[in-house]
Amino acid sequence: MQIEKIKIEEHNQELLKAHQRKFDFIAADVKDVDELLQKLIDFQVAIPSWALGTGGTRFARFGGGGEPRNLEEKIEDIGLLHALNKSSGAISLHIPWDIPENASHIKALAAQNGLKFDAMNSNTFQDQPGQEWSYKFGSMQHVNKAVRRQAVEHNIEVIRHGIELGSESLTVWLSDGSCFPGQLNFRKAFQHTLESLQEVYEALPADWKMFVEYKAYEPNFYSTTVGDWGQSLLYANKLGDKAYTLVDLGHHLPNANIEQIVSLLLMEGKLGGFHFNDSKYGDDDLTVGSIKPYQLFLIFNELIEGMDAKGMNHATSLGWMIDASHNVKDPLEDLLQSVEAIMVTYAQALLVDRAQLAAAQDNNDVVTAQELLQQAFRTDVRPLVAEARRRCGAALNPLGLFRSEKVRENLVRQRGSKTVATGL
Ligand SMILES: [Mn+2]
Repeated sequence: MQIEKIKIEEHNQELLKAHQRKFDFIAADVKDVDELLQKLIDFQVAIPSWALGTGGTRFARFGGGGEPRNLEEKIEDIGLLHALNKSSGAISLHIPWDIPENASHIKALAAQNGLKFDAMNSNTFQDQPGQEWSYKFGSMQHVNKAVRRQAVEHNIEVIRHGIELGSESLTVWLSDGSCFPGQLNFRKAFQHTLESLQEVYEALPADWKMFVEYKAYEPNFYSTTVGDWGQSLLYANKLGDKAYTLVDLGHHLPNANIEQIVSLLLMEGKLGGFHFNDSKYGDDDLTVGSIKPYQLFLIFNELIEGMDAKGMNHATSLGWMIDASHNVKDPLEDLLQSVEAIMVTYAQALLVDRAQLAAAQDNNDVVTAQELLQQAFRTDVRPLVAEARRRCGAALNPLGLFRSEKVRENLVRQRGSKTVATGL
């Protein structure tokens, strides 16, 4: 399904007067509002192909109907999101769930929808039908070299698919680890993993990046072989210039100071990509900004501070991706909410007066530092984000238009009520 331009224009026309009033109110207080709006327009968040269907838990999955049945329909769904908000102009694919049968056709379809291919994701955390060796006891860490070889070859195959589609990065997330003390020799597991990653690294094209994603626990519950940012950074440093750490917001132990992690990784030039989601307890994969919006703001504050310190382009220097799963919401509505939360938080962090904050820090003026951060966080920037959308032809209220156009009802009619998208 596509949303016609005229529908977006009509929708915007209806909301324009009220929007203009709110926008003028906040714009009066923003220094160089056009520059800020351009940053918002440029900022694009990649949508993962596995988040377009209902996720579920190990207990149950309650499908919602109209889910994409193949890669073409996944691209159409993200194209629809992008038409509504013009901030989700990229797709992140997962192999083997999304192997393109005809790469040039898939590439053309994505281009028609205004989408680029962001990081490719490999999968050695599941066994696939017909696979020779099992990953039950790990993949790149495995004690058997044949299993490690199979995992390496799979990653190289993912790179090949990515090259055909025009992607420029590979994300490696390993579920490798152990469930019980004594199961694993930590040093051997690390060395095997490093050697396997090195073989994949050798196969990377010159202009590609490799993102090494870490996760504290689950599915392994005693140790994880890429368990935290320190371990990921060790691998990335040993691998070389094209290897970076990827931060997934849900992959830390409780109460970790993620903003500090982000700041130091940027300082080291080793932050490569980002997976947005939110959580209350663990890797909950909830809608971005739904549980801890202030934490997200503090992270964006460090991202901007750290990127500006190095003269990095906010939109293009890092891989920005959502990694979420939807159990009770319409996946597309959830993704619209997530992208909106990211844009709102980015806009708030852009409002922080950096010169005043640096002065407060240098003077040990703790109170002023807090005031400056909270002043930005408590500003309702939604009219700025909406104005950025309006200026590039997107909808003032993407979620409202999604509902009034009855998008889900149309997708159910087209695709059926029992479709199941491949993915988590
Ligand atoms: Mn992730």
